Amino acid sequence: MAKSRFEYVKSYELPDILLPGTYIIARVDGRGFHKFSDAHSFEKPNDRRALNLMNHAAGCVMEDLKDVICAFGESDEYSFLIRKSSKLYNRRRSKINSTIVSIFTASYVFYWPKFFPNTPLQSPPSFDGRVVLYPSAREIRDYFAWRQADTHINNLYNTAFWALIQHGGLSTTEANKALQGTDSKDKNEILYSRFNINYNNLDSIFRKGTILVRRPIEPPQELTIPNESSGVNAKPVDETRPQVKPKRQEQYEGVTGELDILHEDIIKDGFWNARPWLLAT
Ligand code: DGT
Ligand code: MG
Ligand code: MG
Ligand code: MG
Ligand code: MG
Repeated sequence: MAKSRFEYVKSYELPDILLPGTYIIARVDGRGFHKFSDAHSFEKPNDRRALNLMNHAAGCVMEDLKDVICAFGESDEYSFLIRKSSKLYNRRRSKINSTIVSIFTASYVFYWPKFFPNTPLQSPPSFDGRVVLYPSAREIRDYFAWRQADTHINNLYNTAFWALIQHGGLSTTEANKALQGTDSKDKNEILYSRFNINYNNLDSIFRKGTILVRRPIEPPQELTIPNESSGVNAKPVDETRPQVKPKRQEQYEGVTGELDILHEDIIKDGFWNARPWLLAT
């Protein structure tokens, strides 16, 4: 077909290819969720329905985009790690960024009534998105450690803040003032001595955020791998895989069970050592 004389405008679309062989992090964050959470009466300091909906929307992203190998969520944000060898959309930055934000936002809206059956949406929620490249596994681990440390700092503050208001009868101004200059030891102490709350016993979803991890792709059936006990007794791979039904499948219909949903420490070595496939490719 002959090109129209308008076709030249296409040449203004410049390539925005991401550097090959580098880890890609895409983070979405709710726009104006301070207001949005108030308008929908989110429980303070943490609304479990809201967190579950965020987790579900993130699961939808991972369901659609198989190169997203794991994700971490807290509050109104989610971070997605894309494998460094990924060829997703030829690594076009804006295509990747906009697709993730769009799947996430659409899923958040679509599944809202399932998580908030008695709370109609008052306004269309929206999310911003950004894509950042990281050169090595070190920065990826530090990235997730940064987000989880943030979860802890915010949650400890918010837990103490709302305890002072809800159980201590303080105004928001007074609670703010009471926490000024306190370190985490002080906040733990306030919670324990004044409200008999042991911070470490709070649900880990609030303290640690949520990690979604893709299980390793199953190798061909005929392959065997050595057992830990002995190489002679090597079992077929499928028998060595955990037989437990993944929690995700139990909790949320519609998203297949190849994702694990965790609320554990992502800062120390343990998490990463147990899942070498997350950073390998
Ligand atoms: P932004 O991101 O610059 O458009 O502005 P915001 O307002 O989204 O601020 P951000 O992202 O720094 O902070 C997230 C807000 O969302 C924060 O004000 C508290 C609110 N939020 C998130 N999760 C919950 C929750 O579970 N319960 C309540 N009550 N509020 C929450
Ligand atoms: Mg923000
Ligand atoms: Mg936000
Ligand atoms: Mg945020
Ligand atoms: Mg098109």
